[in-house]
Amino acid sequence: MPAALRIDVVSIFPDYLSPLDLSLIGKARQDGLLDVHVHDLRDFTHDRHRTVDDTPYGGGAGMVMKPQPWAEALEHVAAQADPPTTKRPRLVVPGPGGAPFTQALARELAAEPWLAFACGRYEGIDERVYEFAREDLGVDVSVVSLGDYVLNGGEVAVLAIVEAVARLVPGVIGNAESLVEESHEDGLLEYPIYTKPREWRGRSVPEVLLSGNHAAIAQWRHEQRLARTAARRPDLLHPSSVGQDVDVATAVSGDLPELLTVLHAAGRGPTLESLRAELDTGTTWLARRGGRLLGAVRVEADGETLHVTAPALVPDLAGDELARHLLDVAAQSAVSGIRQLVLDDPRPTDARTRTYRRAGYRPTSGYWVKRLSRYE
Ligand code: JD8
Repeated sequence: MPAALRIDVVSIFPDYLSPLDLSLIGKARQDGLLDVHVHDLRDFTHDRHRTVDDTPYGGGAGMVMKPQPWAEALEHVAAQADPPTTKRPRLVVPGPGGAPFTQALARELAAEPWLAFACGRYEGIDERVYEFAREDLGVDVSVVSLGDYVLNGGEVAVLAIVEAVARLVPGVIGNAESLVEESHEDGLLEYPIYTKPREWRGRSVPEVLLSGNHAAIAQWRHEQRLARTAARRPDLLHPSSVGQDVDVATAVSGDLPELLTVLHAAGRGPTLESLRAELDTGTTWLARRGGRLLGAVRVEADGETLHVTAPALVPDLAGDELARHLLDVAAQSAVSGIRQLVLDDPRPTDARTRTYRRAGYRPTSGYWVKRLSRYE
């Protein structure tokens, strides 16, 4: 059995984390899939009042959490490495100013062997604690936010993050099948679901779902996901970082001369003839802004595998967000029956490596492979 994912949580309200004793997480702990430890920050104070907060330097409302109790608590957690090694947990600190917590980050954290969570309260934690953790303890620190609203502390966020991460740990969710086409797993919202009775208060179940025609059901469900996502979360179809003004469409022969230029600028060497031939055997997605071609990705199905080319971007484009967006479009184009996406880029830049990882790809025997969760 794989080693349990170790999770340490530090809070001044340890009972707030007691929901982690319940339900699937509770069972996963009993089954040894998760090894969860909750620590009371006040156990790392030494004064009669077990003080963890004080007034803010520079004035202002509220109180700030003192650095010393946090340093001792994090040192205690880091010392739990079994056997004692230089291994360190990845530290996650919820905060309203943190990077958005996403399913992609949940996948990333679920691949870690050891996570630690610091639950802040009051106005937050003295900034030097983050520096101490990174520089003195050598811990990777991620400040993440659950969403654009204000909570009173980090505990609720930790409960949500631990649940989102733990359910991705193999074996925690009984049938991985249910992880299938969940919202946010592949960038689309889920399709409508129905159960008995067939007729209910004058409302019936869509006929296609009663047809037994699995291809038609899969197509209907995919269309429902696209329609819901376009209606409720257009930002998922047009990630904001790429900008609403980027249009993605499939390439036609008229696009090929411009595509050839972009591919050559990206160090690729196809010919116009080869590109024309490829139009018949696969789909090339082009991203344009104001008509200008900014990037492209090509997909070609081969049985249960969708071969994905490394996104090619115009050299003057800052950042790699568009590459991430094109990879999401490629993943969304995977019709049912595709089990994995395989991308061939043996020597990616560090930025591109991060993009592949964030898009759910993992280096596998010289290729980058993304298993579609419905087949994990
Ligand atoms: C950690 C202290 C309260 C926040 C003064 C209210 C996350 N999405 C989110 N919203 N709020 C939090 C969050 C709030 C926290 C702490 C996370 C620690 N507070 C503070 C600043 C304003 N009070 C969060 N994740």
